[in-house]
Amino acid sequence: MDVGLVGLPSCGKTTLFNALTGQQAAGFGDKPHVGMANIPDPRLEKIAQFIPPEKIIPATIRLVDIPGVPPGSDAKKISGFLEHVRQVDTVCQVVRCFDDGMGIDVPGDIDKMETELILADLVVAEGAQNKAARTARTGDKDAKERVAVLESVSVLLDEGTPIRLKGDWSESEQKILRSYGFISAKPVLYVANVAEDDLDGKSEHAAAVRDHAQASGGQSVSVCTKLESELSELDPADRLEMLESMGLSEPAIGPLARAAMILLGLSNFYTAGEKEVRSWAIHAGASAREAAGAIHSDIERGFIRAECYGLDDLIQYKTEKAIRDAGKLRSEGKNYTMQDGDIVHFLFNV
Ligand SMILES: Nc1nc2c(ncn2[C@@H]2O[C@H](COP(=O)(O)OP(=O)(O)OP(=O)(O)O)[C@@H](O)[C@H]2O)c(=O)[nH]1
Ligand SMILES: [Mg+2]
Repeated sequence: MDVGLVGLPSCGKTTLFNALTGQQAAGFGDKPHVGMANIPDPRLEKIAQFIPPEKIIPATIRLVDIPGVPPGSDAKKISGFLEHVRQVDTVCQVVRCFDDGMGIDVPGDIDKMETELILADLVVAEGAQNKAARTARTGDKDAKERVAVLESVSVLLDEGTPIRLKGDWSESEQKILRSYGFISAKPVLYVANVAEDDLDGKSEHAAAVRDHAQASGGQSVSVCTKLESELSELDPADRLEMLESMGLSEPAIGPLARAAMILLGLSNFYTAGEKEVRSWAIHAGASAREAAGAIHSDIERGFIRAECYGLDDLIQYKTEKAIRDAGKLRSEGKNYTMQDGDIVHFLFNV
């Protein structure tokens, strides 16, 4: 799962990036930062209590921190900066809800950012349209479909409407949109970067971010990135203590990752053994065979069956052997729809 951080200059993207990845990237400069963040998952610890592994491996998010471009920069330049966002699955828009002397303007900031993304998409759409039109004139059927998609995209963008707000793209149209990396077509997670005295996001500014997210089909979370980056520099015991003293139950990566998973329609399954207990993210509704493919294409190709059980079974019976003896180990075929939280052994043959 790839998440691109965007937002106006100095809204706190790099501060958030550092907090989530544990890196210490410089807040300025014009190069994007790339880093991985572990998705905390209490189920992993629970599984490991019963099946003690050498390693616990959480699922990860890949974060790309894109430097903000001052509004009014020319579209080509913005487009260059945003080239990196074209490759991510989800856009995370950081919105400044703390006051550092410049005042706070949530609707204005969101609108400015959105306009930049729309302009960047427009540049891509216009370039692509000419090219696709030339190919379409040779009778190429795919190019004809691309031209049609690009035409409706241009109409939306000209009106200032993000592509994602037109909800009824067909599967093949969505594929075309992805192939061009249209940023305004991607789902958006809004992060209200709140002040230190508004950790639970009670302010009107945080509420304005939530309302906007809701109205535009996105997700939102409130994070005080400054505090989070301080937290991330502490060792785990001190971190817990500081979290508690602030009245927070977990670091921001928890709610942030959950919101991103909802946006992308992802769920988790687990593999557990002496070597490692590991969490995997797949599309909700994925088949057992597809889940196998998330681990390795060989396991997908040689799929025989999946032996599954749930965390509840493990808590009740304590060992996999006891689960099997109690007849609770399910043997599932390749078309089985994976359930969130399944613990799985794949049997395969290559
Ligand atoms: N008071 C306060 N300051 C913050 C907060 N979050 C970030 N800042 C400060 O805002 C400044 C800019 O933060 P950055 O994280 O570098 O901003 P950015 O979005 O990466 O900016 P660009 O890379 O220039 O686009 C830094 O001095 C941060 O310390 C916050 O929650 N409260
Ligand atoms: Mg930055």
